[in-house]
Amino acid sequence: MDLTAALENLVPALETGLAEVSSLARLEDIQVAFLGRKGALARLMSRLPELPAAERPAFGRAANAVKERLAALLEDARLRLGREQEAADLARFDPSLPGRLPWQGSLHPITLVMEEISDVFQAMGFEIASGPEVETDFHNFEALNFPPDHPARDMQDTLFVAEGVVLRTHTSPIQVRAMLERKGPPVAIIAPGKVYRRDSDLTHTPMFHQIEGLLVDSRVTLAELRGVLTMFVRQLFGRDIAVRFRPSFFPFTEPSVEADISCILCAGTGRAQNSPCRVCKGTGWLEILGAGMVHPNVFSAVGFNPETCSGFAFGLGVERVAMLKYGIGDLRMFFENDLRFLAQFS
Ligand code: 2U9
Repeated sequence: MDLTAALENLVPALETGLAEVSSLARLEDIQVAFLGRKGALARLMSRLPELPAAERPAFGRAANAVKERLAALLEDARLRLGREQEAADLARFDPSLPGRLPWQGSLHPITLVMEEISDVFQAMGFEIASGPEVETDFHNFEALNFPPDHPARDMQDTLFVAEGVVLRTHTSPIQVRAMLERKGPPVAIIAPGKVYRRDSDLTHTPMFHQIEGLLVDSRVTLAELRGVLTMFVRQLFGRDIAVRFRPSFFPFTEPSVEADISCILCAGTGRAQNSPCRVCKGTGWLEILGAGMVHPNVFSAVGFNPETCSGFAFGLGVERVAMLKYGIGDLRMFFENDLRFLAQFS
């Protein structure tokens, strides 16, 4: 076939090929076969020297026109295949499907309860205080009127870091530090945080959380203690909760009390579903916190005058409050980091 006829033949040949093409990959192959470096058009151009010199410029122009035509046909085919692909994708896409939500974290239930308790006391004018978890024997025991042979100081109960250095066994050293800094009343602080004890079984973990509070002024009495703590438990558990105070003992308070609230499951009746209430064991009461009037020896240890100062302090275990509030039966749930449990508190 002569060169010019072969050139003219390229356009219908490409049209035939494109009529059948159905994928972009196949289209690439066709493009290479026609316009590639060793494609049909390039092969014809390489035969240019076969033509008489006079015909070469006209052939060159014709070849350029064919090249543009081939490129246009290939571009049309590419657009058509793109549209077909898009239509096929849309046909498979269901716009009514719910979207995939991003995973959202949530606060740990212990954090939530600590924040909620802190909020109640902040609303009553208490400030949040914090301090180190590694403490001296002085701040953790001595200033708090623990005698040298008190069982809480024993290796059995306390985690020692070095001679005279312990992991704090309660958040009380926070208040000791606050009083040492302030040098005198008034003091109204809440001390939330982690505490450590050498203890591990079904109902005890080596680390747990406490919130303690301290109010010191010149004429604070047991009546203020009862008023503030009654307000607190009603804010946390509900307006209808009954509170009772029983005598107790702590080295750092005198007199000392423990507070019970009416059971939040059986409303203090001791019975639920016609049998003894499983939450309060049929007693109608739940132990919720310990408290008392700050011992004069504690005031002396931090440089407050025990003759002119009076105050009350209290403490509660956050895990215990969280278990009651959310009806959680097993302490270990808080420490296993099982997202099926934790995600319920968002
Ligand atoms: C200072 C003076 C006194 C803090 C107090 C309690 C009573 C108490 C326990 C509750 C359950 C600890 O988590 S628990 O085991 N705490 O009963 N804590 S009075 O008294 C203080 C603190 C600091 C300077």
